[in-house]
Amino acid sequence: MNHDEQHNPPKKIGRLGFLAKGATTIAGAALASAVPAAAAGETNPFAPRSPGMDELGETVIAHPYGMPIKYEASVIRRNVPFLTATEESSVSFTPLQDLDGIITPNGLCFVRDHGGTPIIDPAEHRLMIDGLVDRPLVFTMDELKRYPSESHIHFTECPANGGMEWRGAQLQSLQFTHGMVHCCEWTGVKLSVLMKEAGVKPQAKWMLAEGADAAAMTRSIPVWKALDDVMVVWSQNGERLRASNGYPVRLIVPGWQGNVNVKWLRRLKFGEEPWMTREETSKYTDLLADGKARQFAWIIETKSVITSPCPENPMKGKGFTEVTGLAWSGRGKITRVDVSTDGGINWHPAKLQEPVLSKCLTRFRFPWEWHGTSALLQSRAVDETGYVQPTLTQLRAVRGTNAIYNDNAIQTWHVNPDGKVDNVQVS
Ligand SMILES: Nc1nc2c(c(=O)[nH]1)N[C@H]1C(S)=C(S)[C@@H](COP(=O)(O)O)O[C@H]1N2
Ligand SMILES: [Mo]
Repeated sequence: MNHDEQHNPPKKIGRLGFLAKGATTIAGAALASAVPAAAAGETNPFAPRSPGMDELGETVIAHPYGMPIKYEASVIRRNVPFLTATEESSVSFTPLQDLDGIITPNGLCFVRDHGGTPIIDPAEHRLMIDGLVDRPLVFTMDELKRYPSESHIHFTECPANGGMEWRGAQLQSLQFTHGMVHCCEWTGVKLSVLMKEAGVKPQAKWMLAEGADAAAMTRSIPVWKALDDVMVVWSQNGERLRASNGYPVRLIVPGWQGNVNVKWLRRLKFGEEPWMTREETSKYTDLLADGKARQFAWIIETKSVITSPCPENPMKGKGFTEVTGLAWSGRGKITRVDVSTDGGINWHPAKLQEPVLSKCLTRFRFPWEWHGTSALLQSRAVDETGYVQPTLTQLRAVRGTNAIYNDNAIQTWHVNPDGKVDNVQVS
């Protein structure tokens, strides 16, 4: 293409020109700037010849494991240093503001470690099943992988997600208010298969799961849940688990609090009573207003949040705006999400993106015409049991404000006339 061609608009605009005009009407100012560019090139009326067309590209051989392009360098996990005492016992948050769909890429999955990430040689690792069983067993990883495997997509949420918000809006960030959740396709063996192999005795009502990390994380799980849908997994989104998410093997307890999904799983012990470990007594319990503690509240209740707009994704201009977000329930499928733009006075049904799976993140979308005025955006999810996501006021009425865990309240984003989006609370 010569210099003149770049500056002389093609005579016929044709179909693409028509589309550009149509798009301009729908999307307003944002797309209007695309029209002059339509005049610039011949092969693609929207863009001048791309620099990448003039020389050979990079070889893939130089990057045997693919990494995101440099322009996406800000799409990373982040932590809040003041939240935890040390970096080994810490939490990093999923950048929900930058993700589409429902699957969390492995490198962006939030990580909650109580004693750092152990680096475990799979050849050395063993999983033991003992206690009230007919046949105590010890599995190598190779032995485990010989069992029939299954893959299921589930979310995992730390019950401390949103825990900083109980006493008021704290953090101007979706990543920090909601980023302790990820959703992966997990592959492994159903725990019920291994329990049958070991012959769990009828009097066994509880199972202790123990991790092979410096925290030796231990949690008691009722046998009915263990038999239901719990998995012993070695793969995450098609590849082996990341070290920080439990390599070489972890427990996935669908719909239940992240904490019971024990990573680096080394032992499953069966018994008659729960073990009352640190993580189910002093931690991961809810201190109520009357001083009593609510214990073994395992299920993640129905929750949702708008991921765009949000503090990290301010408004891009007046006119059409796609409001989108995620909803999830530890009890099953999401059946409905409503969106409000006036702080919960009026509600409008959002569209749910397929697939809508049980105990899995569900993507919702709501088309919105923004007039450049102040708005209070909220989403409210309902699951297949009929449970409706509560307001923070409703939650505080039953739990008080001592709580840290299990904040599944409706989130409010305040859209300012200048397009900035703030984390606020409405009563
Ligand atoms: N062994 C072990 N398992 C563990 C933890 C841990 O520190 N050690 N943290 C738990 C907590 S509190 C959560 S929320 C989930 C987080 O899983 P992820 O780090 O894969 O996101 O792992 C759980 N399993
Ligand atoms: Mo957690």
